[in-house]
Amino acid sequence: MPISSKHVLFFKVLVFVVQVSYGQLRRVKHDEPAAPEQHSARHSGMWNGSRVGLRRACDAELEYRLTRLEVQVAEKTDRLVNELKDGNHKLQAIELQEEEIRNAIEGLRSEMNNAGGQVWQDEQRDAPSDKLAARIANLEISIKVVLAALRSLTGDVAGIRRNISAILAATGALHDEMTDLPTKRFISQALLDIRHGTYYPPVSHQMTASQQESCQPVNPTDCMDIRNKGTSSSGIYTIQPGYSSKPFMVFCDMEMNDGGWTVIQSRFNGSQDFFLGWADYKTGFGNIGKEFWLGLDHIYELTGHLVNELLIELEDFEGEKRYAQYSAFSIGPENEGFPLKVLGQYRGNAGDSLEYHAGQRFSTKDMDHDVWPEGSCARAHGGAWWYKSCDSSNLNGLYFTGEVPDNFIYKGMYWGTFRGPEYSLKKSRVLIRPRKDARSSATRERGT
Ligand SMILES: *[C@@H]1O[C@H](CO)[C@@H](O)[C@H](O)[C@H]1NC(C)=O
Ligand SMILES: *[C@@H]1O[C@H](CO)[C@@H](O)[C@H](O)[C@H]1NC(C)=O
Ligand SMILES: *[C@@H]1O[C@H](CO)[C@@H](O)[C@H](O)[C@H]1NC(C)=O
Ligand SMILES: [Ca+2]
Repeated sequence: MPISSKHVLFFKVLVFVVQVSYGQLRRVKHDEPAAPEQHSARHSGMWNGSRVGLRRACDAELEYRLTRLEVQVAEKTDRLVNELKDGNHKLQAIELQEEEIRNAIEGLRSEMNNAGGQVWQDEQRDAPSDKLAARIANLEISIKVVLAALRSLTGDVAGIRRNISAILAATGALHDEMTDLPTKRFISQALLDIRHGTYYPPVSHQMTASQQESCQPVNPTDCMDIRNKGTSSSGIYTIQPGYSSKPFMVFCDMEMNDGGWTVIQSRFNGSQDFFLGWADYKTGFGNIGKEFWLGLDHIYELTGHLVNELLIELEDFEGEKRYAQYSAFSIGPENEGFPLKVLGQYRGNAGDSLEYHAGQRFSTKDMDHDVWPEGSCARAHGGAWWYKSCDSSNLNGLYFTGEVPDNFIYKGMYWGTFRGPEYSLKKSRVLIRPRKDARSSATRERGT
């Protein structure tokens, strides 16, 4: 237990003072000129103070010692009280010290009772020394005052401690409530949305099934949701997946393959730099209407709890279009490295150049999650992908126009089974939409 060394020192001093004072009192008694009766008295354990002159000398000495003791106790009491009032000492130390003080005082009191008793005996036998007795009583009172002060101080300390925990509990609750308050930015965005007629109140995750029914409509959860509500034109929409804390904008493709696709990556002319770091790939970058990456956080919000289909559209500089479609696609959260968790059955005409990456974590030039121990695939291949060691596709790679120079093989925006790693494609789009069977099971899951 940590104890304030200052206080321990003080107690040692106090105990020492007490011991020395009484030791000296005793020595005064015992160092009388060595008369035979004195010795016998010492052996019998009693002090024969019948010789008045000797006793007077002794009284003077006792008085002097008492004065010193009184001064010391007063000084130390003031200091103790001040230090305790500072309140910058460990509570446990104070409590322990109160115990120590009490013991020291008990010892002092019993010694005093002995001395006092002898003085009283003396006084009954001889000239009474009321003054001395009164001072011993006073000393006892001042010690009682120290004790009382200590008790009230430790009482205060306990009260302060209770108040501190009450305050902590209160601020904790306040903090919890604050996280539920909408931010200023969210409110201004909502006001803008209302003005533009696109506002949908956010979904609360804590809502019960019945609340959910009565609070419809809310933000659409994805492009498929928008399509199912009757919108059939491609464009930019605001969505909020069930597990997203706030709405965001996406590009919806409503024509391709029955529509309802949310575009998570789009490249067609190289105007947007894609050789970026983790923070950009996490939150997304680019222009939703042009070239962009939606962001791994949003992709996780869309696919982490609801299995999606994945569609990859590719085009080379000769205008040849190919696609690769996967029956299931889902990525994990950031603390797992946004892994390509689920990749379903392939079909299409571009060939399967993603299967190799299934299960891998996402890597960027500044975040190496690949399984190539000696190097960074993202840096070596100029992209950001679910690299293994390293890739059979690299759709976030560098933008070239077709055939790449020898030293840029694997570094372009390539798809291994379409034009190969030495050819950088013209266009790439990556799209997702919930599987037809996924939503009902997800709704059931959320309702429970
Ligand atoms: C104290 O001393 C006197 C002689 O000075 C002696 O007569 C007496 O018995 C002593 N008393 C005790 C209690 O020893
Ligand atoms: C603790 O707070 C109460 C009011 O909440 C106050 O009355 C009391 O004096 C406080 N105790 C201490 C030791 O500060
Ligand atoms: C790429 O396309 C966008 C949108 O059509 C256009 O604004 C931009 O100038 C183009 N950039 C290049 C480098 O061709
Ligand atoms: Ca590596």
